[in-house]
Amino acid sequence: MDQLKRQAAARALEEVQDGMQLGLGTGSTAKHFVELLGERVRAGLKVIGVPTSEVTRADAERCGVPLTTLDEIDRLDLTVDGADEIDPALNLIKGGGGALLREKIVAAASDRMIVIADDTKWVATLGRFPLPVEVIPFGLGATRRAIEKAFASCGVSGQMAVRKAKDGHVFVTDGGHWIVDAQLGRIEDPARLAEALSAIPGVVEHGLFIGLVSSAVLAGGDGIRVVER
Ligand code: ABF
Repeated sequence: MDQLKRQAAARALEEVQDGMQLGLGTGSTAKHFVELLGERVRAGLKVIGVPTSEVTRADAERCGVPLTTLDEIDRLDLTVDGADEIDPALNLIKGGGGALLREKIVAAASDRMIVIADDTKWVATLGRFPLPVEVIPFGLGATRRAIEKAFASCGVSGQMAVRKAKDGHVFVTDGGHWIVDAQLGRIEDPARLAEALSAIPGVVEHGLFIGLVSSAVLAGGDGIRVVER
């Protein structure tokens, strides 16, 4: 599996050109991309990156990839990131790694986004993977009720749980927020659900990435498949 992730990362690296400003994703697949990019940088490639998490920042620094912020630069040429699920419209569920907020800010600031994954992430309908919703801890009861209403208005329902870290404490995002994971099963209209969740005041962001991806690089036993939007 790790080999497939690295192959997908290597294929995305072919799209990187000298002088590009890059969004650097989070997760085990995106980490391969950062490592391979680091090799190219050490061989003379000139790029600059914006990391989507503190973990990726540390990885990029270790690999020698120069970094900047979206305060210093306006736009990114390309973001390369992983996903938890990818559907045929190239809509995604992201956030299993907890970095969805910065990932979405970076993706939205990019001219192109390539999602890289092993082909087990490809699904006909989003929703088998629990949908992460990043929330403000204040007023969480009210926010959860509003989320349930949003789900009902979009014809979905399912158990919600505040994400815990490995040590048993509540998982806290890089932005200082919490994540509620919702087991929805099938999301027939992800765009509508995305809109409904975004309208809730206590929701900081959610893991539905709608219309942000330009292409998907999927690595499987049969080789690499590139799907363009
Ligand atoms: C990030 O890492 C997330 O949005 C997604 O949750 C996860 C995918 O991880 P991996 O590449 O390790 O499967 O891209």
